[in-house]
Amino acid sequence: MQPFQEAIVHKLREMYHTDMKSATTKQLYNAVSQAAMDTCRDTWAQPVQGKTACYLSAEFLLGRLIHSNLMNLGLLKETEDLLNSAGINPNVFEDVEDDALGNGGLGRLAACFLDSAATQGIPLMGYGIRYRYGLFKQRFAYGYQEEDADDWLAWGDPWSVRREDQKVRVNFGDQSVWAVPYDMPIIGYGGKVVNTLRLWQAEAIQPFNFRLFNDQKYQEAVQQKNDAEAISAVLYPNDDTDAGKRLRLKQQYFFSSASLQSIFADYTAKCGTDYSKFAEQYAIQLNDTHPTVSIPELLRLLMTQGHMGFEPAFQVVQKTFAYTNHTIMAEALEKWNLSLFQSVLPEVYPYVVMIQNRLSNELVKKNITETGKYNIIQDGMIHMARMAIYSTHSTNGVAKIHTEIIKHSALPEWYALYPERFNNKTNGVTQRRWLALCNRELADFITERIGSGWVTDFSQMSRLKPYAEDQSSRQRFLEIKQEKKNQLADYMYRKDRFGLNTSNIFDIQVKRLHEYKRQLLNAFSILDMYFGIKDGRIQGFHPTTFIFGAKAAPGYYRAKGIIKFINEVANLVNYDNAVNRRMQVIFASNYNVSYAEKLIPAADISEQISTAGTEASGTSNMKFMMNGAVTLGTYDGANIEIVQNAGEENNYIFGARVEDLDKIKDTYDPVKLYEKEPRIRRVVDTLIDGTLTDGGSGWFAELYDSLLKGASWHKPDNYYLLLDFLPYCDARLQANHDYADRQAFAKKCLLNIAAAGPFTSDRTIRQYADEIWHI
Ligand code: BZD
Repeated sequence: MQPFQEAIVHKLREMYHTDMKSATTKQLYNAVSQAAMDTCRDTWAQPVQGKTACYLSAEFLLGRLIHSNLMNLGLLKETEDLLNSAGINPNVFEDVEDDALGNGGLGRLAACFLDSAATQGIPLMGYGIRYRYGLFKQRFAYGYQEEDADDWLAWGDPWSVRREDQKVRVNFGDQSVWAVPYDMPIIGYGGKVVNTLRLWQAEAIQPFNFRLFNDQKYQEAVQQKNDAEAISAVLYPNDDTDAGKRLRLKQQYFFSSASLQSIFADYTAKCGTDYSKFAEQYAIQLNDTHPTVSIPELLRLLMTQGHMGFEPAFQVVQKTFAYTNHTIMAEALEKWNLSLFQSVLPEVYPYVVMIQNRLSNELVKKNITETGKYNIIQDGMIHMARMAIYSTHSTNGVAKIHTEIIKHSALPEWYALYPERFNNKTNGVTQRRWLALCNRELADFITERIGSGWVTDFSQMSRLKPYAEDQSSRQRFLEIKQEKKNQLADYMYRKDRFGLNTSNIFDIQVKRLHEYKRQLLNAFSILDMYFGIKDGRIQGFHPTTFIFGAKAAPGYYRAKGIIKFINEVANLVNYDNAVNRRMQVIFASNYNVSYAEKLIPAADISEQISTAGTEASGTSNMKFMMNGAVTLGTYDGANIEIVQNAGEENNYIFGARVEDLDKIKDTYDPVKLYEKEPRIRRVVDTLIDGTLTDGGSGWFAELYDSLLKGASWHKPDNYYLLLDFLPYCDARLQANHDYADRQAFAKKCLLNIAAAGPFTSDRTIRQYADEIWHI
């Protein structure tokens, strides 16, 4: 036995008095994880030399850690051999729940960045919240989304270390709590660098009041404990809409204050009490505006504990912080009600006022009299994005088009004032999780042809390009794609009791459910194909399986209506014997990181169909690309950079562009399109003509109205579904037609894989380190 294998056996005996043969999955999981933790403890304890970057994020969507950590430590094979020799299926850990401390792209991006930084030896520390419950688990009942709590701790938490000694106190207007850090090792590939993700848990200062208990006031005796724990109890399930809740502001200040206090103490221990050089030791990146209250918090620490004056303290703050914007949608930009902010954070508010005053002085100096769109404090609200832009030295968007939109249409007044602050950092994803681990077959294929250097140097992927011309490589690629479809079919049967037809094209749209992402357009187009096949209008259709995966925010009823609609379309199609040998439609339940790891490698077609100008970047588009799917998408977000690099001829781009929409936005009339085009009318009418039923909820009629009548807060068909409908259907049928030439299609796929080099988060994080943090 190898030493690591012996360590696992030893852990089982020590922790559970058991052995390989009798251990439960949970015992095995904890023993293997603990044994792996032991192997990296010494490396982890090494102090960081030089400047450290701190990534503050309300979300870290890590996904299951056991396989990625074992892979990065080079212990995956040994572990699997041990399991095999004990007669245990090496897939046992697939039953371990995937942690879900994030909503979607923003949280997953943070996780990719941690992996990439550790792999490249960049000292990057993550700071966030240790939510007791992550994003809800999704079930379908009669096609409706139902939510259950995500009790991720039920499996134990072997990858965290509680650091009681490092706890700090966080004060609110009405409450004071402990923030207790749980540290997780972030193991770089090769195991030579181990960074830290520090997640804070809220706990009561006085968890139990003995006097109240004696007075038989049992509820009151544990009131403080309950109130404290509420702060880190649950992840807010809203993405891209601002909920503006008191508890949410508490969460934001809770982890911001705890992180800043901790960083401040580290600086003091390292450099003493001269805080003027703080920004030489720490760079702090704000992942969206959620941690922006860190800005007045650092100001407060520098001025009260560091005894600095306002202006020098502000200079330090500005040099230290940088801000990343992830959305331009107005409803997502965070604003806090002034009196709410004052009552929750009375000790912080004065520093916000000082920042506002400095801004006011600067605007006067620059002769700007129209201050309404600049003011941080305006009309009884505190505007967090304004505070973030004004108080930092860098504001970045997450794809080229997104950064251009920020500069020229979302925040042009700020760009005019500080053009040098604005910069682009196109997103990326880690090829370790999203290729090496989730598609080992394709990873081997690549390594056999270009060596294994791509695992840490993704620019080498371009060396695959010649193999797109090689018939036997294309054949092998097709075999691998087939194998991944078969694996997905097994998985989906286990999870959703649905039988995939694995000889079909797999056409997949997975991402959060949002109107702007246009899952409804996808569903309409499926209905159009369904009618077209039945009517004989569509001939020679290659059988296709259409797969969806998406969670809707629990209070976002329109999104929930779209889920119900897609499930009804699925029923219509799947039970119709006249078409169900040519089409299948399935909505995967509880889409999460682990499901993504099965779905993405099996895809032929990657659906990226957001309205031009709405998706900041997208990141699943990159994951699909590196797994050899072609993009069927709009000119939006990182799709643009993807097809520029991989060739438009190897992808399917359709629909209105930002410039087109700018021209028509005041005159666009979806009712005209509806009246003119029978195919549009037919699919839209399924919402109201009884073809499909919403079970009396009224949700389908509401969707119908949203397209043709609008609502008080938006115009009809706000996201131009009807405008892009026919071009989308055409592009889809073109891809379907092209697929028939399997060799030619495989060539497109291989050229996409070979062009994926720039879309690694290794490149992205290197750019943050070089151009923003100067590390
Ligand atoms: O961030 C997403 C964008 O929509 C994507 O286009 C982009 O690729 C990724 C990464 O940059 N935004 C989110 O995922 N946003 C959230 O999840 C979120 C969460 C809470 C509050 C607001 C937004």
